[in-house]
Parts: sequence; C-alpha cells; structure tokens
Amino acid sequence: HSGYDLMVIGLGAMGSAALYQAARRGVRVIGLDRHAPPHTLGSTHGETRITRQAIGEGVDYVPFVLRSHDIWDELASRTGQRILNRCGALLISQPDDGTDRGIRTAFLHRTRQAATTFGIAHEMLSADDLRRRFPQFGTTAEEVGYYEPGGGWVSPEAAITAQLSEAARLGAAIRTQTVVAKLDQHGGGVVATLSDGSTIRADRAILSAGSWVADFLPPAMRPVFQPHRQMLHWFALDRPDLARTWTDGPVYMWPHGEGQDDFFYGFPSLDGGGTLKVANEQYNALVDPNAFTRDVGNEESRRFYDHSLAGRLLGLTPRVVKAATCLYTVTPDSAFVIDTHPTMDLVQLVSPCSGHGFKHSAAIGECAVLRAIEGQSPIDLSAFTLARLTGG
Ligand code: PYC
Repeated sequence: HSGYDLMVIGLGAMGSAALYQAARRGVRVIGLDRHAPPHTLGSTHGETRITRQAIGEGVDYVPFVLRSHDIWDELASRTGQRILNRCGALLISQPDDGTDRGIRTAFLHRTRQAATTFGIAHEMLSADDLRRRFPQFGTTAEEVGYYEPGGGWVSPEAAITAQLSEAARLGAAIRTQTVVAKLDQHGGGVVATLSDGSTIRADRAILSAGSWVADFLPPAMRPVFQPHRQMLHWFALDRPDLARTWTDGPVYMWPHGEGQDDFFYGFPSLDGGGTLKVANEQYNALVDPNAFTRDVGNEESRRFYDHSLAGRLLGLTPRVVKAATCLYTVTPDSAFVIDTHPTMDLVQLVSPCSGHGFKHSAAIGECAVLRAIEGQSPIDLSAFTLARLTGG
C-alpha cells in the first residue's frame, strides 16, 4: 500500500500526542488539521488545563494521567518547553459522606478512592486547615479540602507545540489548514479525500478530530458526540496583599451547590497577581463547531461572577480582562471514546473527552498508536468503547 503507515486526523491534544508517539517509533506518519495548531478554535487553548492524579471520574483514567505526566516531563527536558506545572491541586467540597450520592460529595468520595487505590499522595483538610492553608478562598465552616501535591496545570499550547515540533523533527509530515472532507477504507488501507479533491493514503488512521468527529461517523451515531460552547474568563484581582497566595496557590475545583451551575474551577495567577483565570461548565449550549458565538458577552461573565465567584475568590473583582470560548465534545455518560471506528476497522477513534481529557492526552495518543500499529494498547481501554453508547 503506497503512502503512509499512519494518518492522524486532527492535531489537538490527542492527535499531536499520537503524531509524536508514532514519529518516535519510526512510523511513517502524516498529521492533518483543518486549522494550524495550537489554535484557539477547538478544545485545546487558554493557557492552562487542570491536571490531577486521583481521577474522580473513575479509576480507569488514572493510568493515563500518570503516564502523561511522565511523557510531558521527558518532552519538556528534551524541548525546553514548560509543559507541566506541579503547583498542587485542591478540591473544595462538602465532607465525604462515604457514598457516591450527591453531586457535591460523590466526586470527593471517588477521588479519595482513586488516591487510595493508586497510592497517590494527598492530604484531607478540615474546614479550619483549609482556611489556614489557603486564605485566598472564602470557604464555609462546612467545606473541606482534598489536596494533591502532584496535581497542577498543563499548558495545552506548550504541550501541542512540543509534540508537533518533536514529531516533525523525527520525520512526521504535518499539513495544517487542510480539511479532510471524507475518510474511506478500501484496498487494505484508508483514503482521506481533502476539500480540494486530492487524496492521501495510509495503512491506518487515528481520528482525533474533537468536535468535528461526527463528520466521520454514520449519521445515527453522530448525536453521541455533542459539541458544547464553554467560556473561560480572566478577572482582575485588586488585593495586592493576597497576590502572593494567588500566584503561589494550587489549581482548584469547587462544587458549591447541587445544581449544574454550582461548580467552577480555576488556576493560580500567572501574571503576578493581576488576574485569575476561572471557568464553569455549561451543558445547555450545543453548537456547530464551525459556527458559534466565540465572543463572551459581558453579561455572561457578570452572571458567572455573581453566582459563583463573589465572596469565594477573595480579592477578585468583576472586571473582565480577557475572555474566550472553547469546545467540550460531550458523550451521554461524560466518559471518553477510544475505540475502533464502527465501520472502518483500520481507523482508531480517539476523541471526545467530555471536558476532562487534556491531562490524559499524552498517554492516550501513545495507546492509540500502539493499538493501531501493534494491535494492543498498554493501558486497558475496555471502559471507553463506542458500543456502550450506541447499544451496538
Ligand atoms: O478535567 O480537571 C478537569 C476539569 C476541571 C474543569 C473542567 N475540567
């Protein structure tokens, strides 16, 4: 079969990781992206992504993040890029009641279970400990903390840049501003037809197209992957006396009620205490990834500030310094899909991460490549089948 051994469609978090892992194994690989990564039009921009090792979404994810941290440490020393920042991760929550019930406590419960199962270093903080250790948060007398020193944040732009530049250095071909209009399997390989009508062939493909993945699926399966508009906000801080605590502080996640709006997360101040990046999540803003409102309205930022942030992030003002939108591609159970394509067995589907994928992406790229070229993933992928969502 002429052409490449492997084609990677979509060079965001998963795709750039896959391209790098393929190139370092000597695979003849080509990566294609409709834009020029790292770009701001998908799911992998905005300076920071939370990383944590005890994964409250389920123990099946833990091996991904642990392996991803190792890959990024190695890549950082090789490229000089600062990718992973272990500033610590804090979950503020109502106390664990020992059950999986209730939005506010179940995540803490499962996080603690994952930490215990994998021996991940952590501390449980009482309400008093929390206030003493982290005076920048306006926590209540009922709220407690789970603190993980090995957590922190990943720079999506640095990770993608390093993965792509290393892949290119190792021989990968990269074509940006290249739209794949159609993907077919025949003659023992895969054929990508580009929007200009030309074709690219490879023995196998990894489809990591994020919010665009539905374009490559049978129509009945498309609704499984729902692109949702999300907002990122950078608000101004006005407490110079707290600048140090915000600069040196951890990343954090804070469910503060039972409703979907009662959750936000944020990062340390990366500009010396001038601003804080904070965000919430929304699941009622289904969009077309090619046509949606990318600007964030002042009233959207203000509503978020008033509902969740005022009184909780001390010194934060409602003044928006910067805001951006990005996309989550959400499955019905909010879990990942890492599986063989339903109608093309030479294609690995490595996409939707429902808003919690970046921290796992370096390892998922590696697993996808090894499954594509050797038929087996080093990390168990059985929890991430497409069939669980399609009944197939
Ligand atoms: O994956 O840690 C995460 C996360 C927090 C908020 C959105 N995603």
